[in-house]
Amino acid sequence: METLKNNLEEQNKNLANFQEEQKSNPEQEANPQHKDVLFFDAPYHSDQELAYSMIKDSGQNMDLPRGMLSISSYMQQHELTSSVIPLDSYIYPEIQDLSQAEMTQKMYNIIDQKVHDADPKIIAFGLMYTFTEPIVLEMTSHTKSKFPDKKVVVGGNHATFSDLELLDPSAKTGIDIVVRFEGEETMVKLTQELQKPNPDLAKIKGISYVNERGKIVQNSPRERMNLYQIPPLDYSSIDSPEGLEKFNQTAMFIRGCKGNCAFCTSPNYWSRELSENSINNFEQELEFLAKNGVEIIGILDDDILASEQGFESIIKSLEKIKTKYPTTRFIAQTRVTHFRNPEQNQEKLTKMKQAGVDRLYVGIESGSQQILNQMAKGYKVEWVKPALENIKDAGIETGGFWLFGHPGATKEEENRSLAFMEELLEKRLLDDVEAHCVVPFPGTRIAKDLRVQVFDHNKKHYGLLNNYPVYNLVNPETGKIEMSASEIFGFLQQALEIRKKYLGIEANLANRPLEKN
Ligand code: B12
Ligand code: SF4
Repeated sequence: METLKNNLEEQNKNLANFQEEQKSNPEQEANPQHKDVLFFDAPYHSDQELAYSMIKDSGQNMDLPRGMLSISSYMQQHELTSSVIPLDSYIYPEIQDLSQAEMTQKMYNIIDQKVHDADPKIIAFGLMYTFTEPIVLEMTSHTKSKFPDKKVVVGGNHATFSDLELLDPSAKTGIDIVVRFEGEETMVKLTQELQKPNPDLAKIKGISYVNERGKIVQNSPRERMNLYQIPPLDYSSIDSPEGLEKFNQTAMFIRGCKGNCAFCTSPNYWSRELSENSINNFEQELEFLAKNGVEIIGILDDDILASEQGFESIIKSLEKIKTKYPTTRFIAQTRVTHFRNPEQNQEKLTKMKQAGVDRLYVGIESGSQQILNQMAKGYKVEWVKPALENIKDAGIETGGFWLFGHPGATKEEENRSLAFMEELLEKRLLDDVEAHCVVPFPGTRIAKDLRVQVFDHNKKHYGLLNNYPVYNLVNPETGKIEMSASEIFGFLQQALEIRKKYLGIEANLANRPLEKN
């Protein structure tokens, strides 16, 4: 009897709570499928040219939109509902059989259906990569014309540095608001504001928008997030017909990098300041992946050695996971600057190996000191060999990134860079090489460099695989071409030949001719 009474009391309490919840979220009551925000991830697979090269390159895996997942998890903590929809996963199985027009139509149908079901206040699109801009703009203009009363929002790396172009009324992109830089707190504040009868966008930090007078307003940026306030990623907010195993599996501890490279967006995006995740979140992310059978986990931090304390936390977490799931392995990346003295970091490398780091990628970028100085890499070519030797001595495989066609590069210096790559491969100091052409991404210093004369303005060509330069290098005073796109491409081809000779890796160059040079 007593138990029944308790049960009833409990039931009444639950009912009261439930009714309270219903009161606070009437939209949910009216429509159980309601979400305050729908996040769509850029469907780069919907573009055939990109899709085929992607599929060849990545073995068909898709990338999980981590940034939007983090925002969605944070919103949930603030009692705001959202779903993250990786659009690729909805067209993925049929991709080889659909025409471009059919794929685009399929995208539109998915967006229409999802928006119809969830009736969100905000429809948000991820715009992290420049090469996805044309596809995202197709989606945003379609969405706005179909749902004129909803707010169309974009955010991410590329969007942050392209807000003026994206919001230009004459461009008719359908975008109402650009969220700049980190999105967690801004999206919470924006969603709450838009729920009011007379929202005032002027007070939302971190956004750009068009005001009533048709003027683009860039509100002041928001302070950086304290990552300890963000809950662990909630994978259940991913809305995808594919299992998580179809996505590349990664984890990240530190946002930002101390480097100042001229070709990278990081210095302007993260202001060369680091913020650390909570160890608890990081471990939960790793645990989730390892528990689900992921054996190779990429640690996405720009630089695993970026901070002493951060490094210790990362290692402790990796060790824990490695002990619990012994077959798990990790891949990480770092900078040559940490290897100024040959003995420097030997102990840390040993710790990495013990914790399961099997391969470490290093941003070598060039074998020419002159080019490295132009890039502002902050290290000497002589540091590279001992650095790789030390990594190998610790039992860790090495990978090196290379870039061709940086402003300031000459043919002689690029040849020097190729010879350096070959020497390192010959000495078996490198187990992998990733070579690309420089891309003038918005937000980088080289995008404003007068030596970079862009002739290909099709954003689809900005970055996927970085195989084709979209510019010639010129002398700004005379306008004379000093290194043409074809010549830069020639250096990349030579690099890929060298890689094939030593590592047997076939180059995957999308079938796109170099234009107008
Ligand atoms: C991890 C990573 C990858 C991973 C996977 C990406 C993923 N989907 O998870 C891999 C290794 C696959 C990858 C590959 C490439 N990458 Co990458 N990558 C990164 C990296 C290091 C971290 C991204 C990340 O997860 N950050 C952690 C999350 C929490 O932060 P976030 O994504 O920035 O998200 C926050 C904000 O940006 C914002 N936000 C993000 N999205 C959205 C969306 C909305 C709606 C809103 C409101 C806000 C918002 O809020 C989020 C939370 O605060 C960044 C550099 C960096 N440090 O940011 C480069 C970066 C994004 N990559 C870049 C590039 C160029 C590439 C490649 C094209 C390289 C190549 N040559 O092949 C490929 C292409 C990938 C592809 N899919 O085809 C460039 C993009 C530059 C550009 N303008 O295009 C970056 C910025 C590196 C750089 N500094 O140049 N990459
Ligand atoms: S290229 Fe690498 S080292 Fe340089 S600023 Fe970007 S993330 Fe940092």
